[in-house]
Amino acid sequence: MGLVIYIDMDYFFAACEEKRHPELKGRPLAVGTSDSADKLRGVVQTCNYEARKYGIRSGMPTLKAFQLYKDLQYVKADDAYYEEVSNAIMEYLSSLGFPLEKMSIDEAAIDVGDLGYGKANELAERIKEEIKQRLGLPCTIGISIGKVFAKMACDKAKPDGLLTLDEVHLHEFLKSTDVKKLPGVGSKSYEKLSAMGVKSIADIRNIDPLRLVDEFGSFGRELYALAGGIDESKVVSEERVLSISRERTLRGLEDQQKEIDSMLEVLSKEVIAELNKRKMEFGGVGVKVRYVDFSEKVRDRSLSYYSNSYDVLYSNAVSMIRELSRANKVRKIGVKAYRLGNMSGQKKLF
Ligand code: TTP
Ligand code: MG
Ligand code: MG
Repeated sequence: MGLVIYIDMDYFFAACEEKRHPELKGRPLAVGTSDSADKLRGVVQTCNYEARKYGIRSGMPTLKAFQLYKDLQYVKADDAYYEEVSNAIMEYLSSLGFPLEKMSIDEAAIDVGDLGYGKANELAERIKEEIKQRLGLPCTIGISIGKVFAKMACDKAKPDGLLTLDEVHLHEFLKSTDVKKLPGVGSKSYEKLSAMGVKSIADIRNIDPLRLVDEFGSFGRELYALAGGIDESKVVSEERVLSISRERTLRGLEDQQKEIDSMLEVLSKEVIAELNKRKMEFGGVGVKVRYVDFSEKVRDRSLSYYSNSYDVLYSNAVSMIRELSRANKVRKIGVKAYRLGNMSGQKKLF
């Protein structure tokens, strides 16, 4: 199953304001629904972490927030601006080339497939760094086997954190985390579960699953699965990740290696031309070889960076294809660029 990297921006609206008005930084700041002149009538939409130290929270009447901290700095929300920043974040994330699901204005999940925990962690560090560099904003990232656990890891690591819940840590996490932290468990279901003797998420496993379904319907089934460390929530991306490939049959010349190398040059140039036309870059290179007995082999390689360079495509493809074509007689070869990202988007936005 594919790993999920879950990104949520820290104190998003307030962080956007700190970015364009750095003088607001370092002291408690709230962003609310009403005009500054009339601020006490509205509610706090979010606040920076300095304000949270005083107990100020999203959804709280602004009046109450000022009672908690009288020198609170206040800004009225500017939705169009946050939308624009959000779009820039999403465009950067989708340029990584993995399936992406935007979960809200300030959060997204990406499915990194079988990248593995180590590489996913490195990628997450790079994402944090890039978002900070390009946009001047902090975020927190959670990594796990599904969206629910990845989001919970993200919540736990806030602010400016990174937490991976792999199989080993997940077990401990489920035993030590209050069931009310599970997304979807509101105050009503929390009361019900408490009455059944459930404290931690793992405790749900002590209840008969039939009873859970009786009490909670299909959510009961999900609760039981999650409590057992099974998270089947998948990233649903809006657009499928494309790859661009070209293949061609060899003429069967005397010197096979030479023919393969020169055909690979042609194919790589065609792929690059197609990428350029679409203003895209790639983060992975694949090759395919069909032998004279019609059996096939493929190889692919994820790069640690994105590129639109012919040399990068060709050099990776040639090394993989040499390995595949050494022993057997080859009939056809193919080359593919995958994990595509949108270049114009990045250039335009940052
Ligand atoms: P959140 O991600 O829930 O909160 P946050 O980014 O402000 O803080 P953090 O993630 O570090 O805990 O929400 C994203 C934005 O959505 C938030 O900046 C403002 C807006 N929002 C509201 O307008 N009303 C609300 O009740 C909440 C929770 C958020
Ligand atoms: Mg947030
Ligand atoms: Mg959020």
